[in-house]
Amino acid sequence: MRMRLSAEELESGRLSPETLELAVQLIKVNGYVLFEEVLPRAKVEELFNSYVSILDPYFEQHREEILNPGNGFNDGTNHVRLYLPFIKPFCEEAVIANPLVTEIVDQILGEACYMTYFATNTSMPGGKKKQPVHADTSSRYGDRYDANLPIANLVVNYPLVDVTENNGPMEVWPGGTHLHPDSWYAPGAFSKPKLAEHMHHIKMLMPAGSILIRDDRVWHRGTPNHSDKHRPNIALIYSANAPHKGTIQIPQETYDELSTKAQKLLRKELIGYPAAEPKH
Ligand SMILES: O=C(O)CCC(=O)C(=O)O
Repeated sequence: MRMRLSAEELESGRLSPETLELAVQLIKVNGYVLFEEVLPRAKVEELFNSYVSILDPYFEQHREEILNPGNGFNDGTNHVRLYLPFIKPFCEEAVIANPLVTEIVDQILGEACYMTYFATNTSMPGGKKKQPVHADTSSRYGDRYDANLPIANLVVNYPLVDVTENNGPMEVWPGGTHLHPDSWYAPGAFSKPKLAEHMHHIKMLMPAGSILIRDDRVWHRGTPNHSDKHRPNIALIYSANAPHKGTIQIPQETYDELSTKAQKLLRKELIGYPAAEPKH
């Protein structure tokens, strides 16, 4: 279920052909692959501290809206989704265009793919409830298409702390929940939470700096954090080439400094705009 990359792969920042093939096959058949402890600790701490310095004041300012009981999905969970501003250290190549990730993404989604989402999910201390079990996608053709479709989106998570039993690990239903007919991801599909209670699931325990790459259809849910420290996951989405209207604001100078690969991934985003303020 978990993979540790070899010292050589970590050193070179490239996957061996065998690891690449295994990872691609695991995502196809099991819905995800987890590489343990890839980013250096010092980098993860820098990301964590920079993130908390954004999250804490943001949360104070928007506490009412975020904790509003009408905010159904996250009600009582103390989970917050925060879109990140396109600034360092978040927009560094090791995060947005890490070759250990992009080689896999390119194989599955094709080299013309995009990065379409730049955010975080945080289980904040004090949550009381689990999220409903869900997929991160909707159906493409509603209830009119009764076969499984190829993978269109890969979510990439970087946990910024060690994720343990105690601090709100994501729970995942692996093995087949991404392989249903397209209609199963439509609003009228049979209740995922109802079925999920009777199905095998796992807690995604992982050391800080791991990389989790998952088909966005895999069922999962956030759980409450019983520790006194935030449990953030950076969450990026890579999407196959299809009509796409960019939303990520990237200053021109920042874009110009990116690698050719990162520029290609972000070519449809809002280039030449100031980095956006964080937003939930
Ligand atoms: O990071 C997590 O625990 C998952 C959160 C989640 O699935 C969501 O907010 O949609």
